[in-house]
Amino acid sequence: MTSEEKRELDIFMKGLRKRNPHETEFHQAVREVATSIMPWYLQHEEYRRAQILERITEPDRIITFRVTWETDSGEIRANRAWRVQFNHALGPYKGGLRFHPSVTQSVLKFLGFEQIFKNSLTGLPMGGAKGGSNFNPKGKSDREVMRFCQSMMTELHRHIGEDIDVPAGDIGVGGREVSYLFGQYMRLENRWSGVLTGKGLSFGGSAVRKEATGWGCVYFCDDMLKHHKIDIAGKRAAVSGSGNVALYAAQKLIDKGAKVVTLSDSGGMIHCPEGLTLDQWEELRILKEQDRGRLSSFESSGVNYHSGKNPWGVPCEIAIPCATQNELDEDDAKTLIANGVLAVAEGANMPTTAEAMHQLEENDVLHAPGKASNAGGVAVSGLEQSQNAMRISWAPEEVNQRLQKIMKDIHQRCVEFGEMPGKPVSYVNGSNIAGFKKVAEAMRAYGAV
Ligand code: NDP
Ligand code: 2IT
Repeated sequence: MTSEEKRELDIFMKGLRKRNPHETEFHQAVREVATSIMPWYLQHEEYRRAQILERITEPDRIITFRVTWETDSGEIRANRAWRVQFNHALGPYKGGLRFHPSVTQSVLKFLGFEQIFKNSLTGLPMGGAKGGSNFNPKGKSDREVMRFCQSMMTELHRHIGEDIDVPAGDIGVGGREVSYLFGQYMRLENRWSGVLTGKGLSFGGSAVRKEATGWGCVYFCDDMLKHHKIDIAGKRAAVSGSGNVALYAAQKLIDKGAKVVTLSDSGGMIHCPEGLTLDQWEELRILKEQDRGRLSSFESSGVNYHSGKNPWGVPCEIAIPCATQNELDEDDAKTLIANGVLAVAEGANMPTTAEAMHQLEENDVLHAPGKASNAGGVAVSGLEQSQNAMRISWAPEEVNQRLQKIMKDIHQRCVEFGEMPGKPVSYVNGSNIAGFKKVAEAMRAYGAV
């Protein structure tokens, strides 16, 4: 970065921090994008004059509301919920809902901001949004989750619609929650519409949506490795998380001949030095998806549980963080590098801290940022919207083929904008620049709105 670019970045970030005090996750996500695009931005006076960077970092609107619900024992609870409608230059707002006690406005703003560029990269007509609540679904009964979802939709339904804003799942929101939310939407609006994605297959959901983020992440990782002449087969892959994204990333890794040596949850990790078998994977899937169990209760030959540990100390060639933001820090990156890691492909959103990213870059580790490598989930959501609009449903093979093609195209765009002479491709720069340019062009074309 030249000194002028650095100065402009510092001035911009100072203003952003002042306008959005204490929102550290949001600052982090913006700084990463602004760092990548600053050279291009400074060369394009027309975009600067249109104040695209200032405008794109200010959400169109944030809806904040209270969600009151009743526990099974009749106690009243109140949570806070948000929908951050960030930018709809490219299509209706689109992005998941997260239920987790760590949810704050800052977290949802970082997620909504990243979603703009991720959705742009998919090539599908989708704007960027995110929402959620600090509601903790852990330990709640199905009926409590249902009452929470119904109460949340009682407010949310006013702000969404198939051509306005189409929410989906994220941490703590899967098929069960989407179904409760969708049922309540129809009750309130008295009509069926593809207003949420991730629906059940019998009521408008798309084949392969559940698998899409994890599978897409491995498709991207494979493309990235192939581009750098590395074979994924036989490589050890450390995966973090054991939710929707982690499970299906692990399944596809096994399918491609890689050895899945770890999975984790917030309590600890399982280590399987020889790699999980497909049978063990299926047992895990049932434990997590059907029984909502913890990894600590998983017992199988060749698998050890380590309480309180994350996967990054386990030697591997590929790291696939699929849990949450900032789960891989500078020390973790140093350990991975010392153990010979070749590639990090993010299934989660912003799992790598800024310092860890710096370490990966300095040490020429291939690094696929979430907005590129986890875009398969929202891409198949986009395909679900198309199928709903056409009143048809595609076979799993068709959706899977489209998913693979979209991931390949995203990889190609990252290479186009992130190639660096004598160095591995910068997927961080490539995805930020390619994602940003398309939205910026649309915003400039619309004039000052
Ligand atoms: P799930 O709720 O299905 O699973 C989340 C997993 O991450 C669980 O294993 C959970 O462990 C772990 N986890 C969550 N928060 C923390 C935390 N603070 N510390 C440690 N572990 C944590 O969510 P998803 O799999 O859907 O989402 C995982 C990541 O992927 C998120 O970053 C999400 O934004 C991203 N993503 C999801 C997409 C999707 O389609 N679902 C699409 C693109 C990105 P525990 O059960 O112990 O909490
Ligand atoms: O982060 C993400 O891309 C998601 N949680 C999926 C969003 C979606 O609309 O499917």
